[in-house]
Amino acid sequence: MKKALISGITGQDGAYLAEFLLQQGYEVHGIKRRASLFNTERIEHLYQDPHQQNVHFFLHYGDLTDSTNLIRLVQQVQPDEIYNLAAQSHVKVSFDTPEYTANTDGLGTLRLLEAIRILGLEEKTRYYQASTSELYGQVAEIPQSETTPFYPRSPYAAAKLYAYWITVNYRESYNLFACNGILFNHESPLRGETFVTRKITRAVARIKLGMQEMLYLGNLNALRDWGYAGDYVRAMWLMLQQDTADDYVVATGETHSVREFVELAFRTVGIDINWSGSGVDETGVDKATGKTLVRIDPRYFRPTEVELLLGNAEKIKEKLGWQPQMSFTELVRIMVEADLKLAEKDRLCASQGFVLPQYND
Ligand code: NDP
Ligand code: GDR
Repeated sequence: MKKALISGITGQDGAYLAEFLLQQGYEVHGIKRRASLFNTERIEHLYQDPHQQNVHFFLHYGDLTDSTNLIRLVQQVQPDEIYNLAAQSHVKVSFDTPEYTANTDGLGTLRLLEAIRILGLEEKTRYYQASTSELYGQVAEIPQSETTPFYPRSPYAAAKLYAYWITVNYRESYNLFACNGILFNHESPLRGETFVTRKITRAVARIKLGMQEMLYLGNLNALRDWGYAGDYVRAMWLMLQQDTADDYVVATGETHSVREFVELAFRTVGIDINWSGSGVDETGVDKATGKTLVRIDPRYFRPTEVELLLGNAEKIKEKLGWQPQMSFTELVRIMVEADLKLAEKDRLCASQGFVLPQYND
């Protein structure tokens, strides 16, 4: 039985990857940060009581800022594969916490690679690095492929640039089987609530059920290549099953604006949006009722923005046979439907006197 160690197992991708690897017959070990709440909501369905027999899923306390902890965990687990998904992954937040982001996303990568090397596991342990389309930043060409130059536009992307190159360097210096997956945005019902897609689908559901008045957004013109997280974790695994280590772009090859995402999400619940005004005064209005449902809040603008991302995933299609399965429309639909269910649950709880989450950023 192969063993995988996943950092960031409590995040969106960690949850999908853990489920996928368990289905492939792996023993899965996840690194979980200590938090004042359980923080395991996304992986509850995978949890196995460690006191039982035949357990294939294990959680260990750890943090990418703590080398001694990482060395001990890698030594204890002796993984065949490490998937480094842990990161302060919010681009806007990285402008507020640049040093922490650099420490976790940049140096954290180095710490895991060093753990493999210090323990002499170069021959045994394969390594996946969660690299990102944010590396392209101010794009030099359209679409972006493995050969497109990088130009990071945030502390997050600058930290991930270091992580990308240190992964390449450890492959070249120590013959480590280490791959960068340059993943374009991927979403799902498990997406964090403050990323734009989930923020939109959650608001659409709550507006539809009369639990929220307004959706406040930043840059509606940003264009993203949005795929489905469930498809993308399969690509991560495929990279580590090859004869040689390499770096791959993972993308759908389609790009859509935030504005389009908003329109489609509202249409899914039967609301047609009309746009009026421009710049910070642009609003999204319900065509049927004339009610304003979307406004701009400049608080969500970034000091430097990534305006357009569109991936060219020909290499992974050709070499590894990977293709995305879920369409953009289907992705928006499953996210809205999941958020409608959650909103209904919240409404029921509210009717029984429970306090509802108000935080909405
Ligand atoms: P999430 O933000 O959903 O999950 C991040 C995970 O990292 C969480 O489990 C989080 O723990 C953990 N984490 C954060 N800081 C630390 C730390 N210091 N030590 C240990 N664990 C930590 O991200 P996604 O699942 O969306 O993304 C996975 C990875 O892929 C990230 O590295 C991200 O930067 C990268 N990426 C994501 C893309 C996307 O579109 N989703 C695209 C390209 C790259 P906790 O739950 O406790 O917060
Ligand atoms: P991104 O994702 O920055 O691409 O990083 P996000 O969903 O945060 O932003 C996408 C685009 O939408 C614009 N936007 C808003 N974004 C947020 N979060 N909130 C808003 O209210 C809002 N309004 C407009 C943004 O300006 C941006 O242009 C994600 C993360 O998962 C990274 O970890 C990952 O590396 C990249 O995708 C690929």
